[in-house]
Amino acid sequence: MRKTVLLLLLFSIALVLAGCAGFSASRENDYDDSLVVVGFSQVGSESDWRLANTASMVSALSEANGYRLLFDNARQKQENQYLAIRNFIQQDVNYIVLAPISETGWESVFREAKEAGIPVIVVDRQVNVEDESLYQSWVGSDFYQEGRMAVTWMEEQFSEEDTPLRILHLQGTEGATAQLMRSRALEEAVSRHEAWTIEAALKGEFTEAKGYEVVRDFLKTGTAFDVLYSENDNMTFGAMRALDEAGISYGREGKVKIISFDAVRKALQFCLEGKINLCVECNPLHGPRVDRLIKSCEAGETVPKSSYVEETFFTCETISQQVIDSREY
Ligand code: GYE
Repeated sequence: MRKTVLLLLLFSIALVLAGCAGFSASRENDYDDSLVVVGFSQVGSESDWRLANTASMVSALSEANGYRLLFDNARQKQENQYLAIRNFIQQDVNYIVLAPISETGWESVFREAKEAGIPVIVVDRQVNVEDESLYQSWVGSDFYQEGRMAVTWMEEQFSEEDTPLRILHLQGTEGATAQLMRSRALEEAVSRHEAWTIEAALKGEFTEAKGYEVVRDFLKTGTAFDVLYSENDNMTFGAMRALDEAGISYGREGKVKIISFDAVRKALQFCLEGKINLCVECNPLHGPRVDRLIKSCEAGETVPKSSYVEETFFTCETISQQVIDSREY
């Protein structure tokens, strides 16, 4: 008896030492044993960035690459993500991958996953949980750094300290890291420059339709502004339509300078045409990164708690068709 207990104890210690592999010790589910079963809860399909992200995940977590992927689209509702995660737990998947809508509210479901022995990998936006052992690893963008690239560009363009600069701030989904950090970089810059003001902060939920709607309504107030700081490309496209309808010029030769985040192909094309002044890159190609994390876990290696991806920016002065053609999204 004692011997059995000792053996069990040694086995558990071995599992803990094996890092995340401990979580994935062979499970009893109905799936082909040779495939790693992954439940992926995606935010939605709100933007071109998101579609590129989904495509990257689906192609990396393919059967040919050793996976069985259960995909759930939460349609921008956190409750749907709770449902999806609980569903994955019930189906006894090997890994749960979550692209969280907002940072907060994950403690309970993560604990349920942990109790079921299923490691959670977080991609894209971050989660804010007190107990960090509730998830294995996070990989995504440094959204604050992205915001800093945008404000540095503004500081270079509008370097006359006392010339007023009126900014229209178009914000993404509230509470999403991409919104919080891009907003923080702008708000900090505005508080550093006395002549800079935010005329309004509009909530565009990262979608083209909402971006159009809130900017169209704002333009009816007749408030003038010099810069549109738009936290993603699709909201920018909506805003451009509203500006067109109101007869307000924008871009390189226009009245309003436009800063947009993501740098998806369509935005870069607008940048080349001089309609968007600055595109800050946000890389959606997380599929291969998640694949590597899972493979490391499977090999019993310890994975980094967080990893940032490298990003850059493009201006309408420096972008070229060649650059656009060389990009994957
Ligand atoms: O910028 C936006 C998408 O979280 C980085 O979400 C992502 C953001 C991205 O809807 O287009």
